Amino acid sequence: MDSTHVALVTGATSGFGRAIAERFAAAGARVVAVGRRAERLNELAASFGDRVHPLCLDVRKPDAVFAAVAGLPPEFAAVTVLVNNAGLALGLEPAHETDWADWDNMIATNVRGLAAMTRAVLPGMVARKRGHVINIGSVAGAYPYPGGNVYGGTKAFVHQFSLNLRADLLGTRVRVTSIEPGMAQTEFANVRFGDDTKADAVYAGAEPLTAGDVADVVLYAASLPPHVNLNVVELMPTGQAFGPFTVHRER
Ligand code: NDP
Ligand code: 8X3
Repeated sequence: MDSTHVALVTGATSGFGRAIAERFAAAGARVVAVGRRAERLNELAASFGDRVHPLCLDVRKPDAVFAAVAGLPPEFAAVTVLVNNAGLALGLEPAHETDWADWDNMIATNVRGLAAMTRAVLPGMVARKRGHVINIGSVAGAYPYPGGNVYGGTKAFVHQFSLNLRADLLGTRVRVTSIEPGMAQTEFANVRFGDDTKADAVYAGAEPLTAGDVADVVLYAASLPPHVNLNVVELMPTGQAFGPFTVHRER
């Protein structure tokens, strides 16, 4: 990682994205920090001087995504690493009791937003024969759990989309990695439940991953020699594992 790199990190106002943006900037890269909360983006930019370019953008709006990427200032335009991290879960109700607006919002952010960012940035990477798309998936995309319904589905999309990109990008020197964490303490549960007490209960007594743990893995993947591609990285806290299948019994 060095000053020839430009990392565009979505969801840089909180959690993984903020830690990832900080890691890249501290390592000497220029960073385009994307999110909706301008104040937080400006704070981040202020702590790294002109190395961080704040970009206030809602990834759910494809036209705005394409215009923003096309309009990046020249010193930030040649993106070498795209970290598609912006995303959210909303609710934990069974499928038939959920709010449709929550499903729509998760699909718009985690699927359409991620796809639009990728489509906007990829042609430049291919033309320059240099680039790395790092997508943040989740263990929820591989392992079902009650209430995971559409959230898990969006993360399964991230996994398969990443592998399909690898197939399309063969021969371009552009790398693609899907990083799939388990439980991590960020603002994720606060957003999911809209209730800080419920969010705190998710982590009570546990030792979850930190945003820094995930950022370290992202930086590692990006720092490998250009001929090495990590396809998929799944990580969990040591204190998280799998449960048995459940069986419904009438009696
Ligand atoms: P946070 O809630 O702390 O951060 C989410 C980030 O996404 C924020 O910076 C938020 O910025 C941004 N974001 C959300 N919606 C939009 C949007 N429409 N446009 C632009 N930015 C958006 O959660 P995490 O850091 O935990 O989550 C980051 C990613 O990691 C997500 O994709 C999540 O699904 C995934 N993940 C999280 C795990 C966990 O346990 N925490 C485990 C596995 C995966 P703003 O609100 O300012 O727009
Ligand atoms: C976040 C992890 O288990 O809450 O993707 O879905 S989980």
